[in-house]
Amino acid sequence: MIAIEEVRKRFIKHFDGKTGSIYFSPGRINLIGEHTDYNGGFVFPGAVDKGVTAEMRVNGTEDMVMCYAIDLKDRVDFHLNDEKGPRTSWARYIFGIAKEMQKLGVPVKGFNIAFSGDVPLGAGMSSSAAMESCFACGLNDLFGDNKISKWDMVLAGQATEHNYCGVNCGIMDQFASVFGEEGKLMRLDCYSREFEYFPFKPEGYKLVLLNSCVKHELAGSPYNDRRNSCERVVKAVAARHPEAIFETLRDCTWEQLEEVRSEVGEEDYKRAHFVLGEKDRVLAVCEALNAGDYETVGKKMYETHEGLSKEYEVSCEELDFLNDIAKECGVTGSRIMGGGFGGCTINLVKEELYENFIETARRKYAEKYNKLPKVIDVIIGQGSHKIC
Ligand code: GAF
Repeated sequence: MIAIEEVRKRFIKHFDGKTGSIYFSPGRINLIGEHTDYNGGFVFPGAVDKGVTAEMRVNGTEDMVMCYAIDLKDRVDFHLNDEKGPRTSWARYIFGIAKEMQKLGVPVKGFNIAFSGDVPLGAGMSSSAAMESCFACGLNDLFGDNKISKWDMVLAGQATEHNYCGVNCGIMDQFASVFGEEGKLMRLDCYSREFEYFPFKPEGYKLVLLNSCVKHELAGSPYNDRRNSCERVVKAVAARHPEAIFETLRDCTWEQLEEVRSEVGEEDYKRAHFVLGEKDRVLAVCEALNAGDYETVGKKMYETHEGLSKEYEVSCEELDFLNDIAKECGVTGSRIMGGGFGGCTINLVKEELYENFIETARRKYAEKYNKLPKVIDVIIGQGSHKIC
């Protein structure tokens, strides 16, 4: 978490010298369950100790929002009632969440905000969800008497992505950021929204991220195409089975997928094939975790990587390379984490193999790509909250 004194100093300097309230929301990791959230499947995320810290204060105007992005040293002001909102991409998160909170009945008026973050950008750790949930938490406190539920804040964050940022994402990232608890992962059923906390302390293992430093960008990326593929398959299955309701791939069986294979084409088929497998893998991992069987957890992580790379096609050369090094070094489990197209691998590694793995990955990656992967040790932290 960034030093709150730094945020306060900037808030005072860039606005009218007064202080406000400070809020924090984290980024996330995801142990397994990728691209399943918008398919009604399961995910297994946890909040991290890195996120977005914002100081916010009501400024007494009807609709003027004054914003300062501390890390970018960039100032943007806009009117809430200006339908189009600001063009600057980071400011659209503030505009979007304010509009979505208004839709929920929160009487958001003018406010000042300065914020900073330490979730690496484009690493697949959900820096954008951290912003959305941090701003939602602040607006709920400043204007909403904290009456908006956690789930509504999650959905407001997701709607911000859909309506203002061009990413048709699922609910995993915002959910993890809002509901996270220290030391616990969460298994969420994205269809029923039921979830369970799983204390996560694998004895003798470490969870570590390796950031390929290939920046992923979901807006305008093939992320939305993947979602469209899945939806086309659901439609095809539904057309063959008018007797039942098919809302997402969650409702489809392996047999039904085979029935529509030639109709939907090989590409859509492969995407859906990955999703059905991933749904089963999350459940298998939960069972294995309960039994303390980390070998199975790791095996499933490798299977996910394979599927994300070959079937869902959201990997890149660098991530595949890091995954191969993990295998060579005897790492228990390794895979792409998050949306893909760059970002991090998540690795479950035995403590005694950790140093050799990190050293080998750094050396080999640098030899091949002339840059170092960034090592991020995972600490499972607390979800959105007010600091002071
Ligand atoms: C991104 C999205 F925002 C999530 O909703 C999820 O689909 C993820 O990619 C892939 O599992 O982080």
